[in-house]
Amino acid sequence: MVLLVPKIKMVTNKINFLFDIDGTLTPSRSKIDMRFKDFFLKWMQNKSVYLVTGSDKEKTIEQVGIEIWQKVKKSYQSCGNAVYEKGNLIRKLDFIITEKLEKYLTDLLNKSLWQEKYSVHIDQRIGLINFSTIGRNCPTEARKRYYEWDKKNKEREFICKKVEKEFPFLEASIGGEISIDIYPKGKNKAQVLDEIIGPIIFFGDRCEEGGNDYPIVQRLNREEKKREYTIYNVSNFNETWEILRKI
Ligand code: M1P
Repeated sequence: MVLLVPKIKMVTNKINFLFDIDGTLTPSRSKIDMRFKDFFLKWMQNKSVYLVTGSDKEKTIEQVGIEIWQKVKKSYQSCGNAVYEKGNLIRKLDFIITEKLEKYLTDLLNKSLWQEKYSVHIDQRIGLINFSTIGRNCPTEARKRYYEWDKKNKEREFICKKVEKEFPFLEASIGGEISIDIYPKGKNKAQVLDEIIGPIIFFGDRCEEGGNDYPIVQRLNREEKKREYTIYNVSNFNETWEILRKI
């Protein structure tokens, strides 16, 4: 765990707690640990808790459960491009894949050096496109293999750069283990800071440049001079749990 900015005084009822999901509250694309879930449900009582994920509503509910999803103040899906409050969609961005982008991604898919491919390479979500060369339907073991391969070969980093160069009005970032998120420039996770007033404690696992939590970190560090905030760059839900036990 890396504490990026320890700047907050602990008056928990005034603090806004923001959580990424994959790699932060759950293992990537897996269900939340049941003991952690029990703890989290008790811990979140009387606190302002928000979810901020690249994922869609369905995957989030599958992973953290409907109770947590409905009890948070807001759930920012698709990096904040689909916003839910008490289970209702209150705002969304209309962003649909164009023919040109689809063709470009299909081309990258065909040229990918990763050979073991499964289905669902392009996932159109509300306000976001998720792209994966291995395919979203890959089994867990193949997911792990791709993740390790990508760490060495940096395919996703390469694809993000290519997409942003070819489509300057788009932004691409790495979220979980096998895919990238694509959305209009600026429509990244940092947009949630526009409507959350007051101190923030943020937990994310992709806080490095190129990661989909990075825009939040960058904006807090660079622009939010008056705001009190703390950023926890965690590596897994156990680290998040350990920190929350102390708060
Ligand atoms: O939050 C970012 C992404 O996290 C997971 O990505 P992956 O499947 O690559 O591990 C998924 O939940 C994905 O939907 C999400 O965009």
